[in-house]
Amino acid sequence: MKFKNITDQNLKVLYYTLFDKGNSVSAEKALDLYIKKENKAFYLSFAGHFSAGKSSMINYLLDKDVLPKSPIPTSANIVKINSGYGVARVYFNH
Ligand SMILES: Nc1nc2c(ncn2[C@@H]2O[C@H](COP(=O)(O)OP(=O)(O)O)[C@@H](O)[C@H]2O)c(=O)[nH]1
Ligand SMILES: [Mg+2]
Repeated sequence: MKFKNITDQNLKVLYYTLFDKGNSVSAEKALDLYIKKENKAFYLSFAGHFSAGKSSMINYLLDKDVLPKSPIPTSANIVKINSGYGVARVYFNH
């Protein structure tokens, strides 16, 4: 079944079924899918060794120097880029 053929109802049933069976981790994933579908989100992921050229390739594809690039590890973390207005979010541990 292709993702575009999955209805909101399918995802709701999946979420509640998983949740009722006590599988909250998978239920959360079904909810994530529902939110992605609602937002019409399309994700492209790049993974690879540090300094493999991921940031350089993303900058090239965007035709804009959005990400820093360097021979030494730079972001060393998961980086998410969104289109739209700039925002800053700060997450605290507690
Ligand atoms: N020779 C060569 N160097 C590259 C290429 N792509 C990236 N680099 C260089 O490799 C280094 C690491 O690149 P970067 O994009 O920061 O890698 P990332 O850690 O995977 O994001 C930088 O100094 C880049 O200039 C490439 O295709 N050829
Ligand atoms: Mg990088």
